[in-house]
Formats: sequence, structure tokens, C-alpha cells
Amino acid sequence: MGKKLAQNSSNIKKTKSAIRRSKSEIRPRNPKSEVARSGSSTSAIRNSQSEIPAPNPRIGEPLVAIVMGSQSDWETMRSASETLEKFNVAHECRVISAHRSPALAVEFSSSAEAKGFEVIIAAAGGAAHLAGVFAAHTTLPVLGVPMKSDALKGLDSLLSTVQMPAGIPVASLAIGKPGATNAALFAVAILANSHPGLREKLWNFRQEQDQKIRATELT
Ligand code: AIR
Repeated sequence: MGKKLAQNSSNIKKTKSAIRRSKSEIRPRNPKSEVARSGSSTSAIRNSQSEIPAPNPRIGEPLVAIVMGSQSDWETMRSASETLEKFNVAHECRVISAHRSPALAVEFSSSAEAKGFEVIIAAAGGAAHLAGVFAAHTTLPVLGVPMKSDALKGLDSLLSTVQMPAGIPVASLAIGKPGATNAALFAVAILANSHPGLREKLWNFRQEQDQKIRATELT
């Protein structure tokens, strides 16, 4: 009995190391890592006239995809992009609508992992199904950002994003800009598990924030 248990646990260990090996074979770590990917090469390349966030040229490898239901969401979601830029995390910004371009939503979400993305940030307003549709087609973590809507101030977006049925999770952030910024910080926290340089940056960011509060004087 004891021998069998010992054998089982050694088999489990072997399997685990095989999984780790196969992962690193499939996804060799890019030596340029988190910095690899970003800075000016990242994020939204803006169409100078219409400010539509266009897809990045693939310089480096974007780790985060920021998708949003409409160009009208960009003003808010810019905060997510700018936050990732502060951490030098390469990312790609796209307009994809679960309703107006459903095939593109399926196509992009289904191929996201194979393209090297590690986190998806999905923002939409009103009947905000984008994050849920993405989560249904990938096992990557999907962070949903509910956009403020005219009719219901974003409550509709929040409920559409957060009320996922058991089995397909979406991590839902706050409505609007705070949610956009926090989605990026959450993405950095997730990436920090496998990109140690980011953990330090995140820690420094928290300390700076703390120092600012401590130094605040009311006049
Ligand atoms: N939307 C677009 N396709 C599906 C949804 N839910 C959302 C956008 C935007 C809102 O509809 O994410 O927040 C209004 O879009 P528009 O283009 O009319 O400004």
C-alpha cells in the first residue's frame, strides 16, 4: 500500500515536470521578456485623425490584448493602455464588438493564446457581452471593464459583465476609468507570476502611491 502511494506520488511528480517541460517547449520565454515588448512599439498606434486604436505592428510580442466594443470606449480604455505603458508591458488595442462583429470576436479570442497573449482586457458598455464571449473561447484570464453608459450610467454594463454563469469566469473591474486602470494593474499582477521583473515594478508603484498619500498636506 505504502509502496503504491510512493509510486503514485513519484508518477505525479514526473507528470508535473513533463507538463512544465512541454510548456516551456511550446512557449519559449522571450529573453526580451516584459520589456521586450513595449515602450513605443506597444499599444495603440493611433490614427491621427480619428484616434481609432489600430492594431500594433508585431514588434516584440504583446502579452496583453485590450479589446473594446466601440471606438467610443477608447477615451476610457486609454487609461489601461497608458498604465501598461508605464510598466513597459507590450499590448495590442483593438475594437471588437461581440454584437457588431461577432465572427471577429470568436476569431480573435480563439487564437489569442496561440498568438502569445497571456491576459485579455475586454471593455464594453450597455449589453456588455464582450468579456463573456471572449472568456467562452479562451482559458486565458479575461478582465472585464464595464463602460459608463448614457442610459444607466454603467450599471447595465457592470451587471452584464459580472453576472457570468458558473463555469466561465470573467474578473470584473469597476465601471469606467478606475476599472480601466485597475484592469491594467491586475494584468501586471498576473504577468508578475511569470515575469519577475514586473513584480518589483508593481511593488515600487505601490510604494510610490503610499509615499504620495503620506506626504499629502491639506491646506
Ligand atoms: N457595444 C458595442 N457592441 C456591443 C456593445 N455592447 C457597446 C460599446 C459601447 C456602447 O456599446 O462597448 O460602450 C456604445 O457604442 P457606440 O458605438 O454606439 O458608441
